[in-house]
Amino acid sequence: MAHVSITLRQSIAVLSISNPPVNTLNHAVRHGIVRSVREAISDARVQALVLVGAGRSFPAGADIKEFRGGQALNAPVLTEVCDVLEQSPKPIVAALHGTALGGGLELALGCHYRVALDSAHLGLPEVHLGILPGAGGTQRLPRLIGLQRALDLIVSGQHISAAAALKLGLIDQIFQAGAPAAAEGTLLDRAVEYAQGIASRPLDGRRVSELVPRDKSTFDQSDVWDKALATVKAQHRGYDAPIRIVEAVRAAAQLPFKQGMAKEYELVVNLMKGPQASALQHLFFAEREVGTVPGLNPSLAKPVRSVGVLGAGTMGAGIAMVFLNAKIPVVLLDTKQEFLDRGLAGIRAVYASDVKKGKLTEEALAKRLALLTPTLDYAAFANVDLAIEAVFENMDIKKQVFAKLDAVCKPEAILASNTSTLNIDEMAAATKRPEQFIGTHFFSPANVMRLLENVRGKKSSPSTIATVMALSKTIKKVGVLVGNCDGFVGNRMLEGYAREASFMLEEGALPAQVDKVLTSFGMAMGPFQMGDLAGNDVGWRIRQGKGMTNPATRPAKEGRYCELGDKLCELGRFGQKAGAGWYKYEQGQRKAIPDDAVAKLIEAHSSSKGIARRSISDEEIFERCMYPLINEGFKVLEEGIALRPGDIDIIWAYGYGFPRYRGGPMHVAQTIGLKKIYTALAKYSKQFPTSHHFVPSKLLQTLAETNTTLEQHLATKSKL
Ligand code: 3H9
Repeated sequence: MAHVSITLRQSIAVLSISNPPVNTLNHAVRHGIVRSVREAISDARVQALVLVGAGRSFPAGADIKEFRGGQALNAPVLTEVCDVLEQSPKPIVAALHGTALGGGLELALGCHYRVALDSAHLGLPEVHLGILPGAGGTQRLPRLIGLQRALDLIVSGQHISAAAALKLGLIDQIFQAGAPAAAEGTLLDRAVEYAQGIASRPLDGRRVSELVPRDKSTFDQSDVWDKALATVKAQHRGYDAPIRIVEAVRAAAQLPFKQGMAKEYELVVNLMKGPQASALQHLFFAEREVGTVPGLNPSLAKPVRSVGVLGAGTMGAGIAMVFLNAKIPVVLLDTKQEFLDRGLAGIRAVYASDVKKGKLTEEALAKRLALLTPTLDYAAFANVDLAIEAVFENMDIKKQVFAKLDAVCKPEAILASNTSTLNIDEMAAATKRPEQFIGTHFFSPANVMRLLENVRGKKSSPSTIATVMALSKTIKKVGVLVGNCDGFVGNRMLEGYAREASFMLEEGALPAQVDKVLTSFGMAMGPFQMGDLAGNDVGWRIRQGKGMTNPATRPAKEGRYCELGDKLCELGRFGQKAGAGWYKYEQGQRKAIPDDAVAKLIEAHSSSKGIARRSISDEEIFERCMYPLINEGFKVLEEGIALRPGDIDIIWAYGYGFPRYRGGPMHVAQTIGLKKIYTALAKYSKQFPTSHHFVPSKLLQTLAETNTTLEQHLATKSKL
């Protein structure tokens, strides 16, 4: 139960906030703080107050569930609580440990002094939830640390260490934490001592709302704010919260505190009611749910103390780095010394650049590299706990590789494939341990991208699944458990999206038009820019492998097929790496430049197929790309390939550059309306009967016809 307790330590009242796990400031807590502060103020024995969080942390923010969906908060709201603290005639010291974030930090800014354990982290991360600090953060922080620093912190939502906060003047003193178990006690003892030291000092200059930002004069020129807004707009294309943050901080520079607070309130309320806040808050909770698998006992996870990675190409080298970064020893195997050397050179280059940027010390680099054992010999895998294959996307090669791994690895080791499309069960069947077989689909570059699709095979055991899900956290990935099917979740959904993009080229669009529609929606890249970045030859080889590039061997079930991607590759236009793809590139540059040669190729292609080119509207482009993607998401759900709609959204947000402020494709589906999407799919399905990805999913159809939202559907399902 959330509550605030008050205890007296000599002349100091200690107010302890308890609302596990992270002491969020829900209504009961806010009420408790106000009541306890008033009680302490009226107690003649009390000279000063210390405000502290019980357990692991100072409050990590307001309770998101209370304002999710734009609902109004019950009084006292956090702004009032901060005012009560600040107006106290007796000094109040905020004692911070753990994560003092969002409303938690705003609470501390309402106090007269702030002290912290050296292990504490501070920040105003509201921007990641689509809102801004709405309890005085945008007005008090600039007054305390300056407008520029405050702007940087609030726009980025970055967490900073106690040491960095001390440097900024955000806190007054740091205490050494000592052993973690004793940290809370240490903090309290030292904070009480500190409070005794300042108890009799006057409060002049300690109420943050009365201060003037130290760099105010720099910001008095009118064009400074225009520039700040322009920078933020360019950096956060389409995303509202950072822009409103600049407006709120500008109010701190230009208006008295009270009016600045009114501006902050107006801005935060608008954001809270908006679709972007709803999308980002959906992702916040989806991210916390994604690691849990209903019915799976997490304690079945086995420790992974060493890993073998097979294949030292881009993917294999990236995967090796993921484990090295997590301090897990890696054996890296390839078939030829030159391949191994190339992989090692790639690893060294990434780490050298980290050292240059100051992200890694020479000493830490040496330690990481000492954990890496390159080898040409399968026998070196004898003792690894997990062996991950990252070889060429070819089933026969993969089966051979797994047969060898099965023979050399110890019986309890788990075998995993990094395939992005191939059948996990077929590979598992090439081993004698299908229960200890699983897919671990990393995204490129593996050492950067956070997504990890963990693909359960028919026979993957609960212990294998639990091990890989736990390991995902250890290696700082967002692990999503998915089922086995062609392309799993992400690539399967991508298929219809990418195909439609190509079909529209043959019908009349050009790559730049299609890409523009999707990047305007917020995608990091359009499908053709993405193809050029990833390498158009990757998909081409997969299509060749499936016999699709040849009309004689193309499976009839494929339906409509666009040969443009194949024609592009036949010309060697593999993308950025070749200096030419769907676009052209100047040497060493990544900027995609529309190419007349590609336009001519496309036009000639249309005419060779007898397709009369027409003008295609942006709306049609959006619908024909995005709706098949969403439709496939519903199919993936109805087949049980994804556990929850939120899991699909996480996959797209972390693996495919889907704009976080849209919340992922399943969230977008709700926003657009299931009926509208279903009706459009049914229309396109009639218009393009050989494009199978338009055939509406049964689940989508049912929900659309019964006017049921995904949330309502899930609620009824969980009751069954
Ligand atoms: C705000 O303050 C607005 C203000 O400006 C005022 C406006 C008027 N609310 O992440 P974990 C839950 S906005 C509700 O797994 P960790 C979380 O869902 C807020 N619930 O632990 C999970 O529940 P469950 C600004 C929250 O150790 C459990 O706590 N603050 C909240 O990996 C444990 O969380 C933020 O944005 C919340 N605010 O990480 C900070 N926070 O067990 C958001 C956590 O049922 N929080 N929960 O799944 C975080 O960044 C991380 O939770 C934190 C701990 C770093 C604190």
